[in-house]
Amino acid sequence: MIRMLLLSICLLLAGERLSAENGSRLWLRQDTTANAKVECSLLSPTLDIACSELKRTWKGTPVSLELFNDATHTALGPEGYTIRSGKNGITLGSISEKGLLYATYHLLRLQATQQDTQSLHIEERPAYPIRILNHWDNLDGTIERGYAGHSLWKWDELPATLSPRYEAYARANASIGINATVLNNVNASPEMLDTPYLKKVKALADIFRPYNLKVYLSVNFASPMIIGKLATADPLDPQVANWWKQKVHEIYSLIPDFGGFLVKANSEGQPGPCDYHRTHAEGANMLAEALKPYGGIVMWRAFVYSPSDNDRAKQAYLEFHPLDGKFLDNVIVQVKNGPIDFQPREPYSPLFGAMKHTPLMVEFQVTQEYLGHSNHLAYLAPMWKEFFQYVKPESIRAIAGVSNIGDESNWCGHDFAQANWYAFGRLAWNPELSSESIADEWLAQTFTANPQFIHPVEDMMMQSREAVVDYMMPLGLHHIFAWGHHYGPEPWCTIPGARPDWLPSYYHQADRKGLGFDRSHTGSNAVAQYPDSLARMFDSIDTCPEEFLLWFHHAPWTHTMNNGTTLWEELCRHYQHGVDKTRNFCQTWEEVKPYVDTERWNAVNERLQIQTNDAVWWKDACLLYFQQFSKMSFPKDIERPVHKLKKLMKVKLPISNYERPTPEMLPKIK
Ligand code: BDP
Repeated sequence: MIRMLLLSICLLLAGERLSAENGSRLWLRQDTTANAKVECSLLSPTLDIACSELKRTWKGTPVSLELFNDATHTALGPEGYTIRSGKNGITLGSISEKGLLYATYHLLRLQATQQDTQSLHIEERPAYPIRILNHWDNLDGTIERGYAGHSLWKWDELPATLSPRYEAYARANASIGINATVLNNVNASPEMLDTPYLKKVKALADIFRPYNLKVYLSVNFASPMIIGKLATADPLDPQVANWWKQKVHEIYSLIPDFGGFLVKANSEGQPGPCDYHRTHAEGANMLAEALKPYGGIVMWRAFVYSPSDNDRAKQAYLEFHPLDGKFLDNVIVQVKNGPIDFQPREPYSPLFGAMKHTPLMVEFQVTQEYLGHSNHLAYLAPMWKEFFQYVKPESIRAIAGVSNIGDESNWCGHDFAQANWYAFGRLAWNPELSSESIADEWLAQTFTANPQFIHPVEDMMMQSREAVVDYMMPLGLHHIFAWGHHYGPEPWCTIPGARPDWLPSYYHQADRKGLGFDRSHTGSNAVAQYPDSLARMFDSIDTCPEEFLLWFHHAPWTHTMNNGTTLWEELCRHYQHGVDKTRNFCQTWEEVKPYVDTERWNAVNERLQIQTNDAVWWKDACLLYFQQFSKMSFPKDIERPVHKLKKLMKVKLPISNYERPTPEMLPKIK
């Protein structure tokens, strides 16, 4: 049966409205009052949203939204859609209302980015059914590794008071195809599952539902003990399994379309099944059984590093690979993109491709824990695309991004950090999109479609992630961050009694001979976890891509690089290059000043200045520190350090793991 819905939209061109540009409207800034006339044969909350978005904003020919059940639309799946031009205007088609909502945002994006909307023949379907943000938000309002203020979720006020930002958040996600959200930190408070909190979660889920945004929760594995007062959380104990079944039943009675659980277990002090000598699979499956009758899923994280081997980069693989094929079919194992921890550059995690009988999903970090927090401009689409060069998009089931969203007026702290939220959504929908095209789209919608602005700024964005790699950790260096907050450099860091694999020297291994972690067959042999051809390439110092050189090799300071210079010289040049690039960014931003409103121009400019200062700080700290081992002098074309190592070694930033440092706290170039 074909259910038809016809919406004729009469469009009135709207006058532009001036409004403050504090970044709060994100990329959804089309200012019109089109006041279109709409006829709707089916009323529903989702279609109401689609219609009012079009009525408010669309300036072209009439649009009708139609539900189909023909072969074309069925093949595009529940979230897919078509956009077609015809004699009487444009038809948006889908088998479901959610598809029509996504088609609506697609059409409006075409208009906002000044694409031709005359003859459209578009067919779209998302690459993954789950495109999910992970909020690391705590119940006390802080956000672990969040640098844009406090949590959006005002737990104290919920469910009685509903901030308008809840709906704005859902709308922003829908506009880029994000369809799921985990509301709380993976280091989960058990209280999250208490009935009063579930009622608050229900209030949010009710607001998100029409935007096709499904709610999930992180759960603490010991919840049956902490809030259920049981004596154990052993997943094979029938009382424990029963407690979870009851809890899941309660959740679904409040939120019938609840998505499921995200679990961090036996990692960094979190409880888990291994506390009872059970496996990760046994833990995950017990939860999966409770969720199964309701269609819920478990996303079980593989971010574990118990010291089963002397190389942390190997540990997740060693623990999870033997469990391949042992998980129930409503479990997805969630693996970080790299084998260690969201470093500026990591090779992909070898678990991808190795767990042939287990659904996997990738976890990217949108928040810039290791990329200068919300002070530095780092456009991350190129980093995520790099992952997809090694891991075939179709080999994974879903895609998660650790959110960079907080309650600051511009949502993400740095105006350009909004681009990472945007890019995450767009790539989760279609990982084949290019980083450049996503940047262009975002810039046109967020600032202006003027090519005089777009070209130089897109170029700056495209260089930005590599610039951060260059001034922080070039050539495969990793984890030489300051203790705790991970903002500045601290390659010398020693903390008495700390786990060795939490200290930079474990990773850089600098000594008189050279630099880098030997993961070749002469070292930890982590290379062997990769497929043969890659393993061979990474294993030989001559064929290992230079961007991963010090990840896989302890290379001599005099090692000859591809361009004929020594490792030491090349290292110096990368740091210098990073610094130079940040100066160019300031220059570019100066040049595009006429195209940007004062408020956002100043805000971005202030942070670009911080970034440039920090780049020099990183360069000086790392090169002066490593020079103590290399005993080699700086090449002529490298700027002399402006800081003294001794002074830099005394820098201690007074920030926690959910704050960005302010300029006054940072070492400055005199
Ligand atoms: C690390 C963070 C830590 C998180 C952990 C995780 O430093 O705050 O809890 O990852 O992903 O990157 O669980």
